[in-house]
Amino acid sequence: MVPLKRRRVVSSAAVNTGTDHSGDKGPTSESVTHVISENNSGPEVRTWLDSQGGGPGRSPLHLLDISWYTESMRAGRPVHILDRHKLQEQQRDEEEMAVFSVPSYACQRRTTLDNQNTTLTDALSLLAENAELSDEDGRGVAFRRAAAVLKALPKPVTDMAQLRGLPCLGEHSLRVIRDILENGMSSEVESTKQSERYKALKVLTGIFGVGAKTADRWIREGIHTLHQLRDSGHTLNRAQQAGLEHYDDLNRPVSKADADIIGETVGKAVDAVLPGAQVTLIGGFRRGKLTGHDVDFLITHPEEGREEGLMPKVVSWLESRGFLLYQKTTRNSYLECKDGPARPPSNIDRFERCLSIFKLANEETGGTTQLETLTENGVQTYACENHSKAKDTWMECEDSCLQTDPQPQSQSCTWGQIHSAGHRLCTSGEDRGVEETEPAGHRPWRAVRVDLVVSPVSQFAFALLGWTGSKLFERELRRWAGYEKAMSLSSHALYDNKQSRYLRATSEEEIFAHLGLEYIPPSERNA
Ligand code: 8GT
Ligand code: MN
Repeated sequence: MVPLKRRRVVSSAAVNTGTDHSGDKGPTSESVTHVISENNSGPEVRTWLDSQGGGPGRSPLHLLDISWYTESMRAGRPVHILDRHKLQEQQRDEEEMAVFSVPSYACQRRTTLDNQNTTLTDALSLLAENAELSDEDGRGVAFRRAAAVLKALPKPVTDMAQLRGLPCLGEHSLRVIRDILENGMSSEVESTKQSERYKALKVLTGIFGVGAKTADRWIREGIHTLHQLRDSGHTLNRAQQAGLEHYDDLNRPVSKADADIIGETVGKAVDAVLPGAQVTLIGGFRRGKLTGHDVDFLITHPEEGREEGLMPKVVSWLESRGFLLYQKTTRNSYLECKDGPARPPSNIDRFERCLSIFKLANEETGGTTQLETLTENGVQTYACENHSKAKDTWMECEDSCLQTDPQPQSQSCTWGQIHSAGHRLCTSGEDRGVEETEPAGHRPWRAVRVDLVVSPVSQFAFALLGWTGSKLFERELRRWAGYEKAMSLSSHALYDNKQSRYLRATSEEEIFAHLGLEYIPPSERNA
């Protein structure tokens, strides 16, 4: 025991034996491994140690709170040092471990897909999701913001001290992080995962067309599973029926290669009904994600006004060729007022938009392949050659299935190993009546959610920015615009409330500049 002011510091040597207390050995001795203090701050102890000649030159010491000592005494051995046992040492932390600093809005940060803290961010994202599904959006956003801060860190967090001064980390999030750092898991996250309510919410909102409110109503009626829903006799709307029918497919991730195949088809459809119109892949895939829950496309035409009424034509082109299992199109209802609204009435878009489910044919692998197509009566098989060499060009075959083989093949060859993606688009002209009740492995196609949005070219940059995401990045952009710049940002326009006028932009870069933000490319918007 060494007195320090009115408080006490214990320097404990040879703690393994638990016998050799200090007093006879000064704290500068190399054999002192643990310094224990009661009521002293880290810097105080460090200053005292330095004054005793135990400065930076010596081997590292554990600076611990008395609690570690008493727990070790009780256990009869030195207990494992946990975060709470350590004296907080801001200055030393900064020297010895990474201390991070990030700006507080996600739209000021560069967040790549290279997340160094997935354990922590997965845990916080699960709590965010649970809050959102429970209609507690405020709490949901708080967890999302906390997770986003951790996603932006260049290194894994190993110690709570590294988080000092970081924005958006509330008490609750910090508690979860501490639990994981100290115990390897968060009991709150584990119990949420196991809770019947969370499991039921996941199952039910996994149905396309079912939101948190509907799921909650069903759960209160005792419906927790798809079977119980089927047995309940509830009338489902068209979207929900399609969602239930294609449940497994729609809950499987979509690959980038699949997204590209669908993009080719959307491109063909758009080109056929309005030559010169352009299709851009948006959403997570534009941010560089390798998988997604759906595929999002933005369509425009370089001449303002030419895009009007485009969506119904694209949809009927796709539908007549059997590419769609489901679609619902909504009309554009966005009208810019002459003087501009003080704030666009809501963040919900009013573009012409189509929520759809595409039919994507599976690719068979191997040499000569037996391929199946569904007909009214069931399954029909075709023999097909291997066309593995061709991967670049697309052509439409007689049965409207798309393939990458540049050379026209014989009629029987409309299916085959033709794209690294694993799937091709397939028409479903004759097989609408067939339910997706067969195991996916036995079906020659899968269902994929696809969102199409049409924007006038004057709003294109705003739509592109608004639909590229991530959702949190978008939310933060709007928050930044409102709070920091007195502007209103939507996927249609940017309105300057101080100048009472719209600010035009033809590129995302211009919008960032209007907002006084450094440009962040899509691949760094993965907040
Ligand atoms: P994922 O598909 O892999 O899950 O990920 P994602 O592509 O990032 O998410 P998403 O749910 O497909 O949404 C893509 C982007 O579109 C997100 O930035 C989201 O904020 C945006 N978005 C919608 N719906 C709407 C909407 O009604 N209006 C606007 N402006 N953006 C929307 O999802
Ligand atoms: Mn998406």
